[in-house]
Amino acid sequence: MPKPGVGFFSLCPVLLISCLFPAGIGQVHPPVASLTLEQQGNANTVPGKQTNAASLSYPELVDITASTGINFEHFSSPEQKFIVESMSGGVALIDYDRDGWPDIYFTNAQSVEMALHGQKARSALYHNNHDGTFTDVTEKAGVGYPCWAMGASVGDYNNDGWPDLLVTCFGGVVLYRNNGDGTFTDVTQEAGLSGDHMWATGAAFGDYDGDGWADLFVSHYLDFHLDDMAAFGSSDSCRYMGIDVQCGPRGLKGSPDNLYHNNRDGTFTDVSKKSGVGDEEHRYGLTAIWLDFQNSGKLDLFVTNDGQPNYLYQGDGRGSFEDVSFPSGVGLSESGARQANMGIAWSDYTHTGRMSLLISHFDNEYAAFYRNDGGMSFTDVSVPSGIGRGTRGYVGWGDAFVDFNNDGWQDIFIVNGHVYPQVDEMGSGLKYLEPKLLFLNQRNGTFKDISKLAGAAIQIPQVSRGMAIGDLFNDGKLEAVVENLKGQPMILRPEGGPENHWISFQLEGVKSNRLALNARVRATAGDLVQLGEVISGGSYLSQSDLRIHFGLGDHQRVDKAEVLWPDGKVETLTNLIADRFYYVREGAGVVSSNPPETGKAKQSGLSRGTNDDVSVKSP
Ligand SMILES: [Ca+2]
Ligand SMILES: [Ca+2]
Ligand SMILES: [Ca+2]
Ligand SMILES: [Ca+2]
Repeated sequence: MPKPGVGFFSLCPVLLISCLFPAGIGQVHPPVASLTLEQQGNANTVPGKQTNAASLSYPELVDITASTGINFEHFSSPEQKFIVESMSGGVALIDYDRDGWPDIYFTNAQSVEMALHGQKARSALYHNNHDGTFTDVTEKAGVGYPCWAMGASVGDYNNDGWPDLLVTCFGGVVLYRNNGDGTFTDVTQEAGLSGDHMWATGAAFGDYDGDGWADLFVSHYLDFHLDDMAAFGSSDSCRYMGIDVQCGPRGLKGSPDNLYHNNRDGTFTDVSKKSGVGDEEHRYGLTAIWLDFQNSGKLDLFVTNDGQPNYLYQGDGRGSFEDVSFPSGVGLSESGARQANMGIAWSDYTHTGRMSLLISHFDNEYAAFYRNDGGMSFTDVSVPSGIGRGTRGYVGWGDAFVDFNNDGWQDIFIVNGHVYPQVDEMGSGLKYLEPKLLFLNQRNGTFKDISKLAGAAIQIPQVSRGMAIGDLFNDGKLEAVVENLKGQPMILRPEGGPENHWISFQLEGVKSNRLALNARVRATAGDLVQLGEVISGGSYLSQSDLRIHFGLGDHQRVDKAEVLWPDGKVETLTNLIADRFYYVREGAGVVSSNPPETGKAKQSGLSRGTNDDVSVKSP
């Protein structure tokens, strides 16, 4: 708990200002005082690793949804009588028109009642207008009614440079080819993906065999059919703490997963069986990501399973995978429990050069935090990291490591919301609507719960599901786009806080897959060494900005940025001035570098360096 007068109570003036003047881009903002967190002289802090007072201030996360012009609304039935009504709501950031500004796609899902009456739910694509507002371009784009939509992820399946959109559905997947003119074409059938007809949830593109073309993994949840649904409260698996609730997933049949190899001609071949990632156990799959967990140059695949052990498949780089979930330590909790694994966040949060995993969970559990110790071995650090205590009692979904304060250390953001509206009547303290959680990276492997110290917006209870992180306004500050199951999304923007430096990289593969999925950047600024990776999918059924963003603290330049291309080649860029966007093409180094748009930079008070020299070394 924050000390009275130091933590929560010092927020009052800030909150008051926020209430009186809802802030947003393109409006005149009242000055927002930065929030000074209490000094960290607690038992968790390693002596000599104390951070200075300046870096302890944190921005307020302000709800700017109203000022963006986004008026999307996700359908939800009031009683949530069936599990198929509870799981939708992924959000994808996709710069579909390649103007350098992230656009936003929200998935939508009808209720069972609506479906039985032939009614559909409209998903929506919003174009980023570069001025803090967005325009609904769904009709022109032709992406409004893909299916009973769950989540979405981004990949460039035909390697033409235009990012394509994959929507997962209750009933398969829909692949939208980006035509490059603001329109999309549903190519599911011609791509050979229409045989996927089960309840698809997670989807992730990744070039597992290194041929330069992104392959596609799709996880599936339940073997569930509208004409054969177990009735609300009808058995033991449809009761929660003594009250009647929707049935499942416990007690229901699961559905296998699929891996599709990209044939480089616009089609895919189902290789689920021979690859070893087909989920013969039929677990309740949710989110998936591709990532090289042992830095071996070969892609591995991680899949969360709801109420069942996760899958970690170690890849051999040629298309065979070995399930190493149990020996690696990420299948179960430390105590051997099967947990309700949902969203996936990844980060080199300790700056050791290894990507660790954080998985969101159900209310009677806590978020599982698996530290990557190298050699495909992970340690469950949920409790010692401080995350366990802070996440118990919430049902977590979208999660991400994100450096909202640009100090070079990634913090943790988790969005929550219960599954059963009925918990409100239980009097147990559980609520259907839940606040969001924010944890500050204390730079020593532990995190501090600052959920109540970053403004009023994230304390507003909602029923959240998907969440994506990106620099929506190209000013070096990372926003969070939260999709709620019930009602409107919430877009959160950091305001105030320290004026730290940052740098952003957009990578383009030439020999590697064009979107540079799973390429990495290792950025060195003085003694600050960070690792970022381009990832398709993740969080909860969502897609974050494909650009790699690093906060730099007070470093005004990056001394060395090593671009680690998927084929193992390393391209080294030196002496990069901070507070800029670098576009890097494989083999060609930096092809452009841009400061934030002038007006925006001025408005947000970003300081910019003056030295322009950039030297590029290619291998
Ligand atoms: Ca755009
Ligand atoms: Ca494409
Ligand atoms: Ca491939
Ligand atoms: Ca940070």
